[in-house]
Amino acid sequence: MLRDQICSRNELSFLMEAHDGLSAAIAERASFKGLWASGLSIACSLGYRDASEASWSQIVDAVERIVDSTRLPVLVDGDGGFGNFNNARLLARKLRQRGAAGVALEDSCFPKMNSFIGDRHPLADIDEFSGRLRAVKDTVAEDLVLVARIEALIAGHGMDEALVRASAYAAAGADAILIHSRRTAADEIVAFMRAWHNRLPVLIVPTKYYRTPVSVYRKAGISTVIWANHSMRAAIVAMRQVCNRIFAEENTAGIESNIATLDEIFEMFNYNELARAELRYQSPNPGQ
Ligand code: SPV
Ligand code: MG
Repeated sequence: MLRDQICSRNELSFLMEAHDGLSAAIAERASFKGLWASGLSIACSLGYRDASEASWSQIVDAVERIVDSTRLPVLVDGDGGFGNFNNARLLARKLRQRGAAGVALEDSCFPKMNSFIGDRHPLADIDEFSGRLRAVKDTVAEDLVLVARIEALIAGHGMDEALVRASAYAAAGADAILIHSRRTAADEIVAFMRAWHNRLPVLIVPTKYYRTPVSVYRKAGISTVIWANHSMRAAIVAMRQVCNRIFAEENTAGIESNIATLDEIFEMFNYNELARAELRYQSPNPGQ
């Protein structure tokens, strides 16, 4: 269960990014125990920017594909909730219907902009954002894990602001805090952990401070590491290489050994089951 993974005090857990059914299935086969439905990656896979260009219903549809293709719990990147408290609670209700296990809401304003673009995003008012969290909690209660994401460090507002926000969001009913940082070392994150005293479990997204060994996170008492966009970024490189080579070579013989076989696809999505079902449901006299 996602709640157990995130709230476990003694074990560091990991969520792998997924943006569609295929990336979810691959992450499950790599033995991950939970998924992060990344707003950036879903937007990218749809050909949109991570700037609220994909609608909330497109995100919900993408989450449904992810949920359908794996048994893993899915924490959904809900951005800021796509508006005010009312939009946020509607999003949460629809995510619950589609089988998500949790939602992360960030204290940004609509329309949002990816955290790593620019360096001083407007932050939501603390009370207004707390209202969004309370509305979601009142709507989905314990059915979804509610993660409150703090953009204060990312947006250059400093540690005191981040801590004030963490306390307010805990009081508003968040189950966990996601503290985001744009630094290339984990110093800010470790400093936050020292001051926060683990009053709620903390999730991190080490996209920029990727050189930090996970032992640092264990020692700091972090609950969950999110590998937020790496399947999507890997797919970009792989697809680009293949497209460039096929275009240049006007032949696919050279790249065959670098790409998945058709059998792999048939195995991954269990085509055998379909053949068995055909026998069972389409034969004239089943059982004879
Ligand atoms: C995402 O994966 O969409 C995230 C993480 O929100 S980040 O892009 O680092 O903001
Ligand atoms: Mg996002």
